[in-house]
Amino acid sequence: MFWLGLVGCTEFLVLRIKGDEEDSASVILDPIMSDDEDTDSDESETGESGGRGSGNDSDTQEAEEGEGEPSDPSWEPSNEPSWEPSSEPSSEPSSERGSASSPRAAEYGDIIINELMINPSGNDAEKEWIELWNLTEDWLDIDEYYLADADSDLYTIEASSSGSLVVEPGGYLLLCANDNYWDNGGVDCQGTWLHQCFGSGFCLSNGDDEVYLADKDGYIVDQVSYSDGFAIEGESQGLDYNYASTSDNDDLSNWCAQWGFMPMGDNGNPGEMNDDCWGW
Ligand SMILES: [Ca+2]
Ligand SMILES: [Ca+2]
Ligand SMILES: [Ca+2]
Ligand SMILES: [Ca+2]
Repeated sequence: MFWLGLVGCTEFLVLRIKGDEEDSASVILDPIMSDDEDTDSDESETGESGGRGSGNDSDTQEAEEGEGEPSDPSWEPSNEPSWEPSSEPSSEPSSERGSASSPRAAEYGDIIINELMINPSGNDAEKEWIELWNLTEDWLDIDEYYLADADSDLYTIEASSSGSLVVEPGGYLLLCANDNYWDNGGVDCQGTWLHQCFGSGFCLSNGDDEVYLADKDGYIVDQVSYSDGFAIEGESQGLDYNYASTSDNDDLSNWCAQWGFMPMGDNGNPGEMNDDCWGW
C-alpha cells in the first residue's frame, strides 16, 4: 500500500464501487475531503509527498489483492492530483449517435481494454502500450480521459495529434508511453501518457496492477486488473476477440500472449485483431 501521499494532502481520491460491472457507469472516481488523517498544511505544501524519493525505479509494486476487481476502495495518489473532476455532466449528449464529424464521448462498455504491452523487451518507459477496442457502431471520443490504477497512477491521456483520440466504429486506439514509432517497438500511437510508476504518471507494473480508463468526470469506462505472472517479457497480452466485453476482460483466462510480429522484434497485435486464444 502506498501511504506516501498521506502527509500533507488535504484531499485525495477514492474509488467508489457502487455496484457490479453490469451497471452502467457503476464506478466513479471521486475526490473527497479527508478530515481525519490529514495535516493542516495546504495543498501547495504537498511537494514532500511521494514520487520523488529514491527507489522509484522499480517496475514492480507490492502485491495487493490478486485477481478480480479491486474491493479496497482506498486510493491515495502519491502526490497532488491535477485532477479536478467537474460535477457538471459531460457536454456531449450521450444519446446522440456518434459520427465521424461529431463523435460522441465513450461511455461504460463502449470501448474496452483489449491488449496490453506490460513488459516489453528493453525500456518499459518507452515501449509500454495499451490497445483499446471500440465495440460500438459509433465514432467515439476519449479526449481528456484518464488512465489510472488503484494506487498512485493517474494521468490525463494526451492526444498525439489534434483529434487523434477519436476512434472509428469497431476501430482500435493505441495509447503509448512513447509515441515515437522507432523507439516504442513500432507502434502507431494515438495517445500517450507520462511513464511514471510512482508519482503523477502512469505505468503498467510487471507484477500485479490495474488499468482503469475513466472519462472526464471520473466514471470508469473499463477496467482490467492483472496478477503477478500475467506479463511475459517481449509479448503483449491480448483479450481473445470472442470475449470482447467489459466483464469478460476481467477474467484473465480470456487473455493470452499474442504472437503477431512487431517491427522491432517483440510480439503483439497493436492496431489489429487479437489472436484467438483457443483456436489452435
Ligand atoms: Ca512495465
Ligand atoms: Ca500502475
Ligand atoms: Ca473490465
Ligand atoms: Ca490487438
